[in-house]
Parts: sequence; structure tokens; C-alpha cells
Amino acid sequence: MRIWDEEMETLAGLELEALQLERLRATLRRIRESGAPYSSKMEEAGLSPDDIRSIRDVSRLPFSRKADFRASYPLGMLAVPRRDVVRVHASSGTTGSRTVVAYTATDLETWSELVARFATAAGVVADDVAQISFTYGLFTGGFGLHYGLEKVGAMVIPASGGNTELQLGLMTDLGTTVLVATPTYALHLAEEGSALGFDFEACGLRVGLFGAEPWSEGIRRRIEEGLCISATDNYGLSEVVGPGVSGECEMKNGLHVSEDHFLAEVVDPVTGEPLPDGRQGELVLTTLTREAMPVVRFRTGDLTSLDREPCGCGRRSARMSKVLGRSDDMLIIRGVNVYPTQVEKALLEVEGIEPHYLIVVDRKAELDRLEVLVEVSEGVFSDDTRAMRQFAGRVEYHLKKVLNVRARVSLKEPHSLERSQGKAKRIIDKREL
Ligand code: DLL
Repeated sequence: MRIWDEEMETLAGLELEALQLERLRATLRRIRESGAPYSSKMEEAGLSPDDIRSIRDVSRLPFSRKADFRASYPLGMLAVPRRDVVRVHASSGTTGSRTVVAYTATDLETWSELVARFATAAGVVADDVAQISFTYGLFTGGFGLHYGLEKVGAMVIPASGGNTELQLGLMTDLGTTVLVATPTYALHLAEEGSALGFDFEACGLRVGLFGAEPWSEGIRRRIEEGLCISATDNYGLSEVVGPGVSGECEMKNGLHVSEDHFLAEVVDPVTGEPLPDGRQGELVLTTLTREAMPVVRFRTGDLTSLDREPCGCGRRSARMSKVLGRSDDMLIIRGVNVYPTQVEKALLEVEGIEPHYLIVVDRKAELDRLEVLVEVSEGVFSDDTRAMRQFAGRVEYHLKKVLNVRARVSLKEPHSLERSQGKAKRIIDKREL
């Protein structure tokens, strides 16, 4: 198994910590010299870069949040002169207003290296033909994967999102071997393709690089079966770089974090206290090499845990567990915390359930009610209302057993729920309307 940057991806222990400390202090100095907003946070906390004497001192530094980007919209977070910026992207704005992120030429070079690392870890090589079905534009997914895969030497097809027939045509004509998409779109492609009689087994597709939204192991299985590929997960966020913070290797036992570029911590989402390895909490990231917009202790809102045990692939970097979801997506239903991925996992444990669902939360007489709309397979769907009610009852029973929360299940005909071309929207919260 090839490692893209063997020296950096196998760095661990004291050597790694020394590099991280040097880079962290340099980042803090650059922030202070540029007068970027975080410098006043450091001042308020009475801290200077020289107070950070060991990597563990990072926990003394104040947090930063998405709100800091919004407060300085569009480019107030810059730590370099504006003329050094060669590209901007913007976050999707799903959880509020848009945030703009900027890159210097060196930042773009680093970003390509980061993507090349996780693509190589997933098994991509120079002979591959990579079809990018992420939207190209302000979203970091399209351009991020594009330049990283070119760096690996793959032949890149910038297909962009949507238009399934075009996607399938390109796959056949150009011999696509690697698919880049959101897991939701990969599922959609598998479904539409098989309806159109496309033979995924016979086409050369072999690896999937999927990310940008949470997805359970059940969805991974469905995608792997549907597209006849090995499906891997990669993670990132605009404010920190875009895709390339972490990604799975072929062992698929966690996402390797590029720790020479990002310092990863997991904290208690409520108190902000650092949590030990293995404990699930909110991921907090500090960039160690970003020039244009460095971020320090950025609260990602994403829930995961860290594992520093060595991995069979030879990389020594810490691994993140698959992201459970964003803390903002957590539903509190009659006092019980529920994440959409937990609902997804439980649903897919029932035979006859399809991986297309929508969660609707409502409040009646001060009580939260959870409804799950989910498609069933052709074999299960019928006009026999009694049989359907019984099946729904079985799903409800299973959800109650796993999630400890009662949910009403409405079974839907195959292909009836709306499909997404990008990130899926899983929750409709009528309590906010
Ligand atoms: O989604 C960057 C990206 C593009 C990552 C392509 C991977 C592939 P944003 O639009 O800023 O950036 O959204 C970032 O998406 O905080 C997570 O909540 C979620 N997310 C991204 N990757 C994963 C993943 C891109 N692999 C937000 N698993 C993050 C779970 C993910 N959630």
C-alpha cells in the first residue's frame, strides 16, 4: 500500500509534537503580526505565542467559531495582505449565513498535497480515471478534489454535480475508475444506473471517495454493493481548508488526520473541556500551516473520537471515527438525544428498508413527536394496508429498541422521496417554523 508522503504520514510521538509546536507558535505569531481578529482574543486571554511551551498548552488558547467568520465577513480573518490571496471559496451556509475562506498560492499547493494523501490512502493511483461529481464552484469539494487528484496523476473528469445520464455516459466512454461524490449522490447514481440497465460490475469503477456529509456503515454497504466498488470516507470543512483534513485508508478503520497540518482535539461540546482519546465529543481543529486564514481551536460542531493506536496501513497519524453528525443536528426528543445517523443505522438494520428517509420533528401539546418517512423495497411495498401497517409497526419497534425513543414510521413507495444531488437534507424541524 503506497503512502503519498511517507515522511510526514508516519511522523508520531515527540517528533510530531515538536513539529506541531513549532508550527503552532509560528501561526500564532503570524496572527498577532497581521492583527487578525484572533489576536485580540489572545490579548484578552493574556496570552502571547511564547506562552505556548508544549503542545498541551493549546488548551489554554481561546476557541474560535463560525460566528468569528461571520463577524468579519467577507475577508476580515485574513492574516496576509489581500494581494497574496489567489482563490476564495465559501461554505454552503446550511447552518446560517455564508462564510468566505481564502487561500494563498502556498495554501492551494498544501491543499492538493492533503487531498493526494487521502486519495492515495484510499487506493487511487496515477493510472486511475477520476470522475468528480461534486459541484464545482464556491463549494470546496469540486476544486479541492480536482487539483489533489491531478497531483496524484489521475486523469480527472470535471463532471460536476447532477445529470445522471451524463455521468453514466462519461463513465462508459472514458473508463472511469474512481468516483468522487457525496454518499447520497453515489447511492442515487447506483439506483438510477441500475434502473437504466447500467452494468456497474462490468464497468471499471473500483474506488469511491465520498464525503461532505455524515453517512453510516449501512449506507457504505449499500453503495459498495450497488456500484461494485470500495467506498471510502473523507472529511473536511471550508473554514479549515475544505476536503483534506482526514480520510480513510484501505483498512477503513477511521479517518487519518494530517496532523502535521492540523492539530485535532476532542472536547466536551457543553463545557469545552478536552476529552481523552477514545471519548466521543466535538472536534476542535487548529491549522498549523495555513497562510491566508489560519484558525485556532475552531469548534467544528462535528462529533467524533480520536484513536492513536497504530494502523495496519503503516501511517502513524491519529484516526477520527466516522463523524456521527453535527451537534446542531442533534434532536432532543422527549429528553432523549438522537442523531440522524443513528436513525439511519437503525433503519438499515431492518430488511426491506431502502436508504432513503426523512426525519420530521413536530411539537404537539408541548410534546416532541418524531416521524420517520422511509422508502421500502419493491418486494415490501404493497396495497395491502394491513401488511404495510404491520411492517411499519416492526420498524417502529426496532427504532424504539435501538434509539430508546418512540417514532411514527410512514412507509413510502420506492423512489418517492426527493433525491439530493449534493448534501442530503435529512431533517424537517417543524418546531422552528
Ligand atoms: O463539505 C468539505 C468537503 C468537501 C469534505 C468534500 C469532504 C468532501 P463544508 O461545505 O464547509 O465543507 O461543510 C463542512 O460538512 O463540518 C461536517 O459537518 C460535514 N462533513 C464534511 N465531511 C464529512 C464526512 C465540506 N466525511 C461540514 N462525514 C463539516 C461527516 C462531514 N460529515
